Amino acid sequence: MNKIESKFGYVSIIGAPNVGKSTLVNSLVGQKVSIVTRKEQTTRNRIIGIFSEGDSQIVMVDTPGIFKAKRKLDRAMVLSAWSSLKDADLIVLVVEANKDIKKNDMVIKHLNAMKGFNKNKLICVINKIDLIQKPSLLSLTKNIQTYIDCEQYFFLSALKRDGIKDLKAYLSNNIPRGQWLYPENQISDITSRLMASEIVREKLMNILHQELPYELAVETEDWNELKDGSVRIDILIYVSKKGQKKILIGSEGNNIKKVGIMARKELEIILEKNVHLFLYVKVQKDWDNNPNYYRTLGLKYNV
Ligand SMILES: Nc1nc2c(ncn2[C@@H]2O[C@H](COP(=O)(O)OP(=O)(O)OP(=O)(O)O)[C@@H](O)[C@H]2O)c(=O)[nH]1
Ligand SMILES: [Mg+2]
Repeated sequence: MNKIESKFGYVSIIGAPNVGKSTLVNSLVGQKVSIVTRKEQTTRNRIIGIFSEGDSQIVMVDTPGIFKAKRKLDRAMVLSAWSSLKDADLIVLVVEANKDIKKNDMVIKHLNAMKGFNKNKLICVINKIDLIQKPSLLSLTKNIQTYIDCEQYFFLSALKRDGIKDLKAYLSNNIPRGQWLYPENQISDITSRLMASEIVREKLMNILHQELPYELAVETEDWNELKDGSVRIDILIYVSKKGQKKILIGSEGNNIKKVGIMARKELEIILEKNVHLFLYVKVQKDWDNNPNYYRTLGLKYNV
């Protein structure tokens, strides 16, 4: 890439919990780099997704949805989301097309918080248009404009990948000139160890979504490449209470078996090798007070 012509920029993806930020990052990258569940507060750390198109390389920072921070882990997540904004060349604020933004405190908080940023940095994505019958684009935009003014509005479905191309083109055209930081084919900075534990967490949250709340941590404990070309991955799942361990494992181990099979299949595709996956469940009352867990997620411990 010619140094003078190349473009490079950071784009922060921000928005209330569950609006589809991680789905959007995955759609822009074209592959899964950030896990997606139907539950709120899925994303815990700052995950980057990278795409390179034409002269441009874009680093997207997926952030946890910002919410009222009560627990220590929540506060660390909030800090991580906000600190990503100061480096951003563009900010993509995601809202949902199928919900009345005026009725959601969290969304209003987000919209108001964006007031401090330069208008020409701000792009609004109105996501999940597949869920509404006839999108009234004008009234959706007007609602948002009661709070903030964005440079551009995109209506899309991150899930169905409808409208992604236009957003991609806009981002590519509007980042500054600069040298690429990553090789052309790199799509994330997430380590394989973290990806493995994240995929297990995704399956757990999706399979046990009713029974298990957010009281869950997953950590890759061991990673061994074997002589036959396969890999053995040992993963620890922490819950806070004995009862949760029982639910998580399920009767005759049914739940944990399901999680293990689904996670292994997905990891085999990502890693392009056979995977032997071992899951262990541990009860640890205050896992969210363990500094090591924050470190693996790249979060600050004492905030
Ligand atoms: N129908 C529909 N569902 C979507 C779309 N985008 C995301 N979703 C769903 O919305 C839910 C939340 O998606 P995520 O991408 O995890 O949302 P998030 O904003 O990253 O959530 P947090 O990390 O918890 O803040 C999942 O069930 C997605 O499948 C879309 O365009 N259409
Ligand atoms: Mg997310």
